[in-house]
Amino acid sequence: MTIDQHLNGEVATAAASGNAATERFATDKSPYAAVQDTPPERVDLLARSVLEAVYDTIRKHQVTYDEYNALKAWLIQVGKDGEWPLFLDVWVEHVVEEVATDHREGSKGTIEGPYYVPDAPDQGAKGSVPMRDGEQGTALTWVGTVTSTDGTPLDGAKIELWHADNDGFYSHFAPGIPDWNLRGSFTLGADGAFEIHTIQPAPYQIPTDGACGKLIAAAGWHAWRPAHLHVKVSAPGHELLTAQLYFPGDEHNDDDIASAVKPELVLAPGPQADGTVRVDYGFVLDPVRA
Ligand code: MBD
Ligand code: FE
Repeated sequence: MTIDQHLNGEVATAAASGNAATERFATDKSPYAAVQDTPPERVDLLARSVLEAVYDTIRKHQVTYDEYNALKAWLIQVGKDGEWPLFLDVWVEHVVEEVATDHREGSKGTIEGPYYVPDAPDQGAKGSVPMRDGEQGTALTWVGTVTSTDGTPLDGAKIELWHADNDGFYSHFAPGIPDWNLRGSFTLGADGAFEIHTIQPAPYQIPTDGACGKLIAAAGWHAWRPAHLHVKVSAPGHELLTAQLYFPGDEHNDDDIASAVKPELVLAPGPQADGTVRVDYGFVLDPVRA
């Protein structure tokens, strides 16, 4: 199946997925409330610190007017393409995540990225994410448990799973894919156990035809992320865990454009006699600190 057929003839553009991600962010995160909640002393400190780093770069590397204008034009294009969520999540979020989760004793997490949508259809503790008839990709069965750091299974824990399809496209952000395709929530019982059925996603290239793609091409970088499953794992009284799981042997596990791979997040799947893949991987959540 070609990508065009897959998208029902519609073309996936950077600007369309970028603008959809921008809208999603404004809907889910109340970003303007966060702006108002940041005290002026903190804004002053952080804004000055970032600007100092920019001045240092200009002086150190003798930045020219041509280079300054190229930057200005590029920043304008990032906005036009709606690619601020993509740019920030690919090149900045990993350090924010590192600082935010440094104190944790439970499972490692990583960045959320731009394509989460809350309230995916709930499948109980055991089930399949919604998918199309004949969804392409190797069938994946994923079992595990969610516990607290003391080993107690977490009754009422929730796993939200979302990932790209076999062509690297996410529902809600690429055209021609049914809403909620390859997105599901799983609510666990007293044993904290789950069994999830989905397909193994493909390696993923961030959109190359927008402003982020221009930066990548101009700098001689590549646009790839390794194949990954996104999750948010939550439970009453515990810190929300946002993570991604990767597959062993993916050539981009060592050079993810988003710097979001950690060795603890690489699955150890076992191929089954029937050609499907099965993996056992659970989560340990940190209790909310007193
Ligand atoms: C993705 O699918 C993703 O996970 C990240 C972090 C950035 C761009 C696309
Ligand atoms: Fe992703």
